[in-house]
Amino acid sequence: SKPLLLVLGDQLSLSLATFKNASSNAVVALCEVAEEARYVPHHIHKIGLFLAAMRHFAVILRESGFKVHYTRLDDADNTHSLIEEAERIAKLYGCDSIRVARPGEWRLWDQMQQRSNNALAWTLLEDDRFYTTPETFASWAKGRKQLRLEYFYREQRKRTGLLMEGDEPAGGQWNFDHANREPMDARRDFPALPAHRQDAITREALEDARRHFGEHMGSVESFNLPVTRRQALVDLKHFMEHSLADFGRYQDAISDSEPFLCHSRLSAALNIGLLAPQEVCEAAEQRYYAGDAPINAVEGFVRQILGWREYVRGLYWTQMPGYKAENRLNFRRNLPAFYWDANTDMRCLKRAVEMTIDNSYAHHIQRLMITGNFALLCGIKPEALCDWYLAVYADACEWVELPNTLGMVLHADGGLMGSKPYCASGKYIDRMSDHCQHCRYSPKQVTGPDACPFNSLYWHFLETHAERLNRNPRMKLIYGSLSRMKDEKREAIRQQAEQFLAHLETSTDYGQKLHT
Ligand code: FAD
Ligand code: DLZ
Ligand code: SF4
Repeated sequence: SKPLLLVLGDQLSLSLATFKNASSNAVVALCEVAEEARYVPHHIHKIGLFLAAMRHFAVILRESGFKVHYTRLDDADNTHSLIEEAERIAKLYGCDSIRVARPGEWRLWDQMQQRSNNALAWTLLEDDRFYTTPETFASWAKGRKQLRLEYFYREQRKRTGLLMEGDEPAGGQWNFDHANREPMDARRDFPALPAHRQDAITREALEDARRHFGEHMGSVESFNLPVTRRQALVDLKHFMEHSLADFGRYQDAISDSEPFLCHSRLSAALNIGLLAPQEVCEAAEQRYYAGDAPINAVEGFVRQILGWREYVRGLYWTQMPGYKAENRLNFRRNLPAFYWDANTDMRCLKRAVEMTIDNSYAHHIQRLMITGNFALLCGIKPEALCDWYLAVYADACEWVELPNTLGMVLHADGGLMGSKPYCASGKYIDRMSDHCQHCRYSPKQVTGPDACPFNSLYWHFLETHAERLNRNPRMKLIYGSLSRMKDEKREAIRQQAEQFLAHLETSTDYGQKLHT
């Protein structure tokens, strides 16, 4: 028998299950296809990243002795679909089966499962580059009424021994979040990311991305993502040496000028396979034991990868395909048009979208509490918001994007991802950021022409969804304040919010603006 080893754009690791015990006559296929770049209009950096990283990985595979068939975007016989390319190439080389590790999206998983009945056998392997397989997660989840990150994460710590001292968590506590809520300190300098050199392969890949998908968000001029394992290791070392120690302190801060703060910007490299989560967590743990970084920073960082990253993946694979259709708060509004061009006078949103356009990156609190929170308060429909997050971030793959957007941001899954919605007013943004001093609105006003729109939208959201949310014990305090509010004040806030929403310019598709 002669297998075709199909390697997807986010499977660029030599440790991939697909390569294990591969027979010497196997052919590896990597395929650049337009369908994957267009099913949502991905940011130009994201497309450039996939093309450059895939091309570099093909070189590594050839150097390691594999026979590689590489389909380029410009190849005349390219079918531009991953499934069809795999079958075409298999036929070309006389292969009788196709082996592939679990893809990062249900869409492809489902198509591959269906193809498995074909004459050409598809074999789907587990992707074991994570701490947890979907099967392990499912057995943890079985019989539990609530799937809380905190309990999952403690199990992960015990299972791996990361930051464990015997049976006890290092530092005596599982969670140091109380020490991780420092607001933005505008005077502080933050470390710049390493500037990656672009070799001929990277430059050509970026040029191809621009030539084919030039109308997509962003410009290749500002591209600085790691595209090889070597570059990803440079970023890892840089983060460990310059940012990890302050990661906790500034984890929740938002800056008007600094896109990265003390975040690692390792997500894209992790998600496409240039780094393994184990080596990243272990490097952080070592810094703690060497006395180079405090426990609140290291534990906070490890929780993101060992906890959240694994938890959302487990949720995705155990809840799909039904998860994607969830919309428990019944949201109907299209995406605000400024999510594509940053054309808004709300400073925090303008900066979050501008940074997204510049870098195909925004840090977690920008995604959750600025663009996410605004979408939640306005009631943006899940499919529109999910498509946006999937398109604009270089690290976006559906297994991680969907639970974060549909679950954490939009609370559309009935509380599986979070016990309460992450809704907040302008007061919160003012406390955590230095945006408001640059804004034409005032975070202290709720009604009137200068009032921050987040404020009235916040109360409007709580009022609209009171029936579903007011019995939630974690929302009791805030619904108490709402019920004590005088009727005329409530009415004025309602009108302010409704007027804002009536004038919000939305879009049904990239670049196509509408008035709702
Ligand atoms: P750091 O702050 O340095 O964190 C370290 C690592 O922890 C990240 O690289 C990432 O691998 C992991 N991590 C942190 N938070 C999460 C989380 N909530 N879920 C899963 N992993 C996490 N992350 C993606 O990788 N891809 C996505 O498509 C994605 N979409 C998101 C959409 C929304 C609406 C929200 C609120 C969050 C999303 N996240 C996504 C999670 C998180 O925002 C990013 O992982 C993080 O901002 C990446 O930047 P970083 O590498 O500097 O992270
Ligand atoms: C995002 C993306 C892009 C832009 N291009 C390709 C591609 O040409 N070939 C490929 O194999 N994958 C690409 N991807 C990633 C896929 O859309 C998809 O997310 C993963 O392959 C799922 O594992
Ligand atoms: Fe954002 Fe409101 Fe502050 Fe303006 S005033 S930056 S809209 S929170």
